[in-house]
Amino acid sequence: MFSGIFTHKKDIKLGFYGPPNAGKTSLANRICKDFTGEEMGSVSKVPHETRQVQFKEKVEIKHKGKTMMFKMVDTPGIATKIDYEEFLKYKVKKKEAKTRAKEATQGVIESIKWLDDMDIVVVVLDSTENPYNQVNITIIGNLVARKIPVLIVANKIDVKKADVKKIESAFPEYDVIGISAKYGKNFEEFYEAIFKLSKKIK
Ligand SMILES: Nc1nc2c(ncn2[C@@H]2O[C@H](COP(=O)(O)OP(=O)(O)O)[C@@H](O)[C@H]2O)c(=O)[nH]1
Ligand SMILES: [Mg+2]
Repeated sequence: MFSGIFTHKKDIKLGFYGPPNAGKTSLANRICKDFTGEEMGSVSKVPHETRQVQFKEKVEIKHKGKTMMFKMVDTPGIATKIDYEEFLKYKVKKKEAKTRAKEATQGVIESIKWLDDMDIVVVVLDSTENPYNQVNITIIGNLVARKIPVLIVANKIDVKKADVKKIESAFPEYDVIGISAKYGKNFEEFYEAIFKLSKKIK
């Protein structure tokens, strides 16, 4: 009879993972903005903008009359090679670029460290890029090994050369949702998929 008072359902820990620049923060920001009015973190065309794990608690996502409470976790991009010289192309000064590379390397370690803590993970991929690479395969392989439910988001479908089908054929055993985090395209399907994913938590 006291259920409802004592049954505190824990927030679902929702991680955003993927390579740098895929749009993890843009996506997390849009969700946060939609449901809390606030954003999560800064977005940049310079890779490795997010170099520390960012959290947003009590994000209540409402979709089709249902609500679910999430703790959102935005993570630094995972990369196999981080070279400061790459940042120089974006007119970042040499000293800053070296610091950025060092922090980005630490960020990769942080991202992986937090993986075990996630209930569900959204892997954000840039649909204008080739999905067949070591980073994507390693991230998804790690999630499978840990039995963490995963949804693949093919982001940037607003760009002409976006190829969602290529991501689908690279990872045929997963749900893939094409979205544009920047322009808010296909978010109804995205929220639907998140609710469905949450049911798979063991
Ligand atoms: N065209 C387009 N650009 C996007 C989209 N989502 C993110 N971006 C851009 O991609 C870059 C990296 O975004 P960010 O969210 O910082 O990526 P993160 O490193 O994965 O967190 C920024 O320049 C964003 O404006 C999208 O849906 N469409
Ligand atoms: Mg980011």
